[in-house]
Amino acid sequence: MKQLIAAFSLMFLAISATVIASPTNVRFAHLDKDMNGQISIIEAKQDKEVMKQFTDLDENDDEVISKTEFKSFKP
Ligand SMILES: [Ca+2]
Ligand SMILES: [Ca+2]
Repeated sequence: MKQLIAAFSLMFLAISATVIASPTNVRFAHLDKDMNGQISIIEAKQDKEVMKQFTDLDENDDEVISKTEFKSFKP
């Protein structure tokens, strides 16, 4: 039983690590200072690379980058 629990927690760790700690997610969370799930142009200014790609990333032109839009960010 203990082994089973250990196996499950390892699996859970592996899954959450890929979901939460992907480089773009970390970058997103770091930039999203007010944690509203979007990166405004003011927040984007903290990161030169993101700033350069801001207009490309903002696919719907609402002047904020959503988490979904940020997925197409290429460092
Ligand atoms: Ca924000
Ligand atoms: Ca947008």
